Amino acid sequence: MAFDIEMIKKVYDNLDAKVNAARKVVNKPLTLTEKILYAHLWDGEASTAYERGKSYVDFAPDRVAMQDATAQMALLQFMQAGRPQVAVPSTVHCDHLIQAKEGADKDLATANNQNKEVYEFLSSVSNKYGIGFWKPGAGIIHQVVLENYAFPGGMMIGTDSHTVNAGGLGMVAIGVGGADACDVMAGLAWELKFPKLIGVKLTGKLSGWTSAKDVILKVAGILTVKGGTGAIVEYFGEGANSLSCTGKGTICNMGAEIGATTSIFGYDAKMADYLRGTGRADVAAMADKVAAHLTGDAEVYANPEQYFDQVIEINLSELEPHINGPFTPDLAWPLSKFAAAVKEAGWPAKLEVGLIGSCTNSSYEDITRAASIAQQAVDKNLVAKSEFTITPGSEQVRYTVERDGYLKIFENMGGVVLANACGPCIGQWARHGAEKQEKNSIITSFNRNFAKRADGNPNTHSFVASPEIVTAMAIAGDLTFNPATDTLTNSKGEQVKLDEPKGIELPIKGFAVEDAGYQAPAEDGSKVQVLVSETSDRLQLLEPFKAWEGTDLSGLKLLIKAKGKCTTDHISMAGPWLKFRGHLDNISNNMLIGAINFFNEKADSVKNQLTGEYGSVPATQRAYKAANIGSIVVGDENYGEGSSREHAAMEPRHLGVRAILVKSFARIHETNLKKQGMLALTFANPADYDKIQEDDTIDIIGLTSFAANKPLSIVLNHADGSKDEISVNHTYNEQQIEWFKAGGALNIIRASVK
Ligand code: MIC
Ligand code: SF4
Repeated sequence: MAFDIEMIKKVYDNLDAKVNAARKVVNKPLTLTEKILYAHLWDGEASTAYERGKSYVDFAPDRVAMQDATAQMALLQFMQAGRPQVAVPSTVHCDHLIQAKEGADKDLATANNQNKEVYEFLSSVSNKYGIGFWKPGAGIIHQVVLENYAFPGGMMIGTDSHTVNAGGLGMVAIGVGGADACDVMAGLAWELKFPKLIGVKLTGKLSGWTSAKDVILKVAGILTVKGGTGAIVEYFGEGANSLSCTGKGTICNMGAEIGATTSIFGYDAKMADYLRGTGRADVAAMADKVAAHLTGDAEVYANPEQYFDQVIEINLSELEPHINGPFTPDLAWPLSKFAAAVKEAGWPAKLEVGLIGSCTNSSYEDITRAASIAQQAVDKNLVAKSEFTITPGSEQVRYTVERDGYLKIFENMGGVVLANACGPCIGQWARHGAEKQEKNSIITSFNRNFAKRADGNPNTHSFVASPEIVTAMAIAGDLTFNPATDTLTNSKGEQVKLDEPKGIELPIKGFAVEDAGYQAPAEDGSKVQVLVSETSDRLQLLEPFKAWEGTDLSGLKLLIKAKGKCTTDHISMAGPWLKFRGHLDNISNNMLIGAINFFNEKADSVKNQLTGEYGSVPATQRAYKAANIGSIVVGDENYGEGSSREHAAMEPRHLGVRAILVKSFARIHETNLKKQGMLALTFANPADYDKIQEDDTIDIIGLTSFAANKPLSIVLNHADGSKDEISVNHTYNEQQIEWFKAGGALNIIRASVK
């Protein structure tokens, strides 16, 4: 950790000069986001003001964090960059590959056994290249980062969309694909379009059943899953200062669900408390000295409309608890309206399972608040009607809440404590009976509730709420129960009401842990060997993708015209496929199997234009590849929303898809496509989506003069001999066009090494 302190010190030592330089060029009061961004310019001090939403800017992040399911691909790429050590402090966290089945101990043992090869690979690559390694069981990446590495005013990228969690500790923390992480670890700049700024002013104070989670559930309802695209959300106001640091983390974490680049809060007393409570009093003391630069200017917060592109105001005193869902995280229902919504829509009112925890809601405060509800089940003779699981975010939190007696309370209510890992949140849930695909409801304190995500069952209606609401609902076993107003019948036949939750922000006796699960890298890793067996079905060394052939692309087949929501879970499903995250060819067998074919409304059934027969998407694409024919994928709005997994871009690349043409993209996915040498295109006129026919053969014109800000055109050759020519936009800048030409960004790094 000494390494870190030096790095943080350097950031703070330079902050004054950098913020002042930014002040000169921007020439008006600065938001916090601008201060941090301008303080992390690759070229040093600011010499020009950037245009929000327009200018591409090179940044120098301070840290990189990777989780096991994405680290494999990131590090397979990094290994080809030819560097002896990572250029910035980096860590790997083993959290996504642990399946939840019987409870923490057994599940962890099974995971260690089943994923041995992958864990050994990650541990040895980390050891070799100077990367800190957090073993399976140590906890979920974002919680571990918050507890150990995040610091106010810093900038971090991470290969997971919920990297944004660290905004709760005042950091600009952004989710990226593995190729971006690879660049930064290789000592290169990291490029981002200078974001737009959304200000969220929080007034009042939370009380009763309402918690920090409800702030983001409400914001998701206002902005929807794409409303934050291209923007950083900055929270401020007296309400912001009253939220615990981990509560701020929850808000920033789930900000990934509105497509925001990241979210952030300014440094305050709650953050200082959290830093001290997690053994970093030295960081707090350093931050205190530069505190003025770790929050937005007073003028900005006094007149936010003048400085932000959009302003939202939420009064915490009036905010109701919210429940969002099903199937999308932005369908927001205030608790008082939820029961009616359930009845009207005909969603299953019987609640099967309540799940609390995950990277976003497993703080000491969350656990103690939920436990205060669980304890009442026992005290008031209530028997929980639903199954109930608890996923602690880190071993430090788990150990501490166990020591303080909280896990016992959940167990007394019938709860099962799962491993400190993603588990059910990422479909790593061996849920009993899910294969029957029965219509049912679950409620979680996680982030995402896309179809099939938790248990693979498309008929599971998944709702998102705070841990305390989830706990109350699990006791009632009924989604139409409103804990704030309704009573329940206990085992003695009495009507009882649940009291409001009560929590403790930070453990009174302090955090404790026996083995946090950290492995420091070797001082000199040059002798460490990294082995990848040629016969492995879990890991595969990468072959460079082919460079562009130098011509327009013609004769491409339409692989699929996807209809409606097409998230990264639809493009490259997680759950059972997670085991292939280090093996590009094997994981490519899940390509787009969740996407709905516009022409027959079915998943994983597309027409093979060579045979006229319908087959699975990956098999059809493999047939085109074998015949040396390129293809194109067409999609709807916000294509690629959700995860940072670059597999969603690498699989089509590997199988020979040449372009993805959609109405709009989610940010991380668009960049991932560019990095891998794909064409990411958008309809200039979204209605042209309707012109795409099932038997189209497609040409992409204009590539020989491919240039920034210059649309390309696409010719649709229809089966009846008619044609349509449409204009398509792109957001490639000069450098990204070079990635396309080279066949992927990594080919450029490779060439620079040799
Ligand atoms: C998720 O929440 O979807 C994940 C799993 O954490 C992903 C990363 C992945 O696909 O490995 C994310 O959000 O980026
Ligand atoms: Fe893991 Fe879920 Fe958090 Fe993603 S959102 S990091 S899967 S706990």
